[in-house]
Amino acid sequence: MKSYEVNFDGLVGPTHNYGGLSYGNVASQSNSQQSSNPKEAALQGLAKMKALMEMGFQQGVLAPQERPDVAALRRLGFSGSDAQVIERAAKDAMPLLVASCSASSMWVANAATVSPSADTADGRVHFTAANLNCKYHRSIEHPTTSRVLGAMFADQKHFAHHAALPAVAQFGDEGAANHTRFCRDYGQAGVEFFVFGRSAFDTRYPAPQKYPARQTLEASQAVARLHGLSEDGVVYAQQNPSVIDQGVFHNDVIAVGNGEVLFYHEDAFLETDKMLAELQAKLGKRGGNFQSICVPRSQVTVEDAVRSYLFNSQLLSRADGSMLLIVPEECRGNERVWQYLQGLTSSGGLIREVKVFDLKQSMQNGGGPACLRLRVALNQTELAAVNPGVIMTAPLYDTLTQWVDKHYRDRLSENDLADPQLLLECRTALDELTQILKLGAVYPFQIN
Ligand code: SUG
Repeated sequence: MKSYEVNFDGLVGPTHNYGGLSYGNVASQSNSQQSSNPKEAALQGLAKMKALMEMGFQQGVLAPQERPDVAALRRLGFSGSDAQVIERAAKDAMPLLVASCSASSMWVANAATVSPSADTADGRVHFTAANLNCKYHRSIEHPTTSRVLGAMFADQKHFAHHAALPAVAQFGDEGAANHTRFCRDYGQAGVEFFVFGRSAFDTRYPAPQKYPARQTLEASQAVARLHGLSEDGVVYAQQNPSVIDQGVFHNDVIAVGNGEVLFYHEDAFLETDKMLAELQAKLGKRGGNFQSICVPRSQVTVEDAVRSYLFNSQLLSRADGSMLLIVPEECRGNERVWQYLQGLTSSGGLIREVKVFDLKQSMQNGGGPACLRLRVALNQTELAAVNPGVIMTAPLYDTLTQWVDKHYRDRLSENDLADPQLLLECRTALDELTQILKLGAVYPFQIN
């Protein structure tokens, strides 16, 4: 049976703004307080989805969340009508209002970890929503993420959903941003590669000194257990703490993998040779031929990688077996990175083509092409069981661009977040969206 990697891209929500909320994420910090353009952000994301669909890739869409999150503000003690909750938070605790307005759910690589049915003990596709508990504004995403994923992948015969791990730093889990799957074919058993930043319980593992390591080994192990992965099909590796301290807050900022290939920076991991040997041996037992492409620091520094998001690219398999790399415009703007990419595609290796996308609105918060998508490997039967409302088509693209044009503002600054009208605009837009995507009631304002 034919199998596919389906990319579900996060639709940017109407409150996209630069809140400076992510310590350790250089772009988020350096663009704090700039005014944003939510309309442009959403259209840039939709243009990428459309382009991939037109290239023949399977493409889906994942809905944004209800923001401002009034319920989250109520849990923090703000009371009164919804408008009063927002007004009081704006007056007494602006940073909490900003956090409750973040459109960060757009970076759906952090929504969940997904294991395809070929890897799991019960032969179903497993999802564990990420608790994202390193940052308050992201820790409030998972309940809605679970409802949205449940509405997209509803058929329990094929899909199993796990609640987010316990919400403590020891089980810090950032989802697919620290998870890659290698395989010979999407439908065959593969090797799932979990990359962690620190261990919560074992002091032998080093930790970064400056910025937080968001993902723990224990969280990755728990996800592998929940999904029923076999030991033969799992490899754990530690991210180099020194790159975390240089702004590599997720592994997908310094490495990307697909099929049998890992594309990574020389400084990305600890004990790289051991890790590569384990990947080779385990994939070999599953009939695959593991290959790696190491980008040397002499050609591209870690700083170049963080600024350009070279590795936050989408590595896609084409019908002829070659690969295509989807990179952000910032790669073209960095001379060393661009030169490296020219050399890479002309060398006759596996990666033959680079396509550049303008995702500046998301990039300015530290979210590149790979952050914006959640990969779900599905066979034909499973794909047919997905809610068809979320599969991208030319008519859906047109409907969504019209929906964005109708509901989104083209400028948002911190003061605008305090406008109670924004809440009404967002709820009206999202109510319509759940009908467009046929999701049913998934948002707190629709349920409570
Ligand atoms: O968690 N930025 C996100 C970016 C996530 C990128 N995802 C992956 N690498 N997969 C984060 O740091 C910034 C929001 C703000 O500052 O307004 C933010 O949340």
